[in-house]
Amino acid sequence: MGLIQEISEYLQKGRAKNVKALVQQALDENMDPKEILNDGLLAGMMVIGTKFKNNEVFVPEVLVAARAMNAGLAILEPKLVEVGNEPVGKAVIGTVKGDLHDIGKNLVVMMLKGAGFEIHDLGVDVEPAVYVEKAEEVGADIICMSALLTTTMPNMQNCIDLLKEKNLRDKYIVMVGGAPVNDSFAQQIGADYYTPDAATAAETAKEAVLKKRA
Ligand code: B1M
Repeated sequence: MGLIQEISEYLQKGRAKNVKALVQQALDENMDPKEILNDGLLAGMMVIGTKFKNNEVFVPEVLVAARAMNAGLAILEPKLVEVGNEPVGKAVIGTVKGDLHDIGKNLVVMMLKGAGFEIHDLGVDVEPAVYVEKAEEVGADIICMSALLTTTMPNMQNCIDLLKEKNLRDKYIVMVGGAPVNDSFAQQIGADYYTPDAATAAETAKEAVLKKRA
């Protein structure tokens, strides 16, 4: 079995220590960090996601797999993040209220850091008002919201409504993402951008901030 395949297999078994060691080994062998991420970590999580959907595994198994994923990501982060000299802008980011999924959000954080953003990561289960307060406090350029549950997506709208209520809507770029989110939902709630993955999120955020300042 190849190293990348082993990473995927150990992730599926939730063996965080093994995943950590194998990701380090893959980096030491000069493997491409993006290949380790996509074909090892994300491929393993995809298998778990499908099994979860089909009731072949349950929350505890998914949870330990997610921990193993985050352990692997922590080793990969310095390689994925190559920060430029000038901060491009300030981003406030979090997973919306009621939602505890943070793997995708953490990937977006990494890519934004790599694009040169100063990051204010609010974590998970973030109240709409907390995004707004943090954005005001740090003078953010962009508010980034992630949701993985269809039931928590309306909290993205609640945050945008709050910005409108406080006459702050035009002050911030708002980007939304996460597996159940799409472009038409983003338009419907009045977000500026929907992006489907972390790399596109970082690219789009950078372009949007530069465009707004021009
Ligand atoms: Co949850 N879960 N989960 N879960 N979980 C899903 C999301 C689900 C689709 C599984 C399924 O049934 N097929 C389903 C949601 C169904 C729905 O809403 N329609 C589900 C459910 C039901 C639940 C619970 C309710 C289960 C229960 O308790 N009965 C519960 C809810 C808890 C809560 O949040 N309140 C729950 C719990 C959990 C765990 C805690 C066990 C764990 C999360 C651990 C963690 O995150 N630390 C977990 C996991 C891991 C998953 C799956 C298997 C994997 C999610 C993931 O991390 N994917 C997921 C099934 C699936 O998605 N196939 C599932 C990898 C990640 C890289 O992808 O987050 O999509 P993703 O991020 C992508 C893009 O979406 C994008 O970039 C990333 C890639 O580059 N992106 C953005 C993300 N955010 C963005 C923001 C942006 C731009 C792009 O701009 C701001």
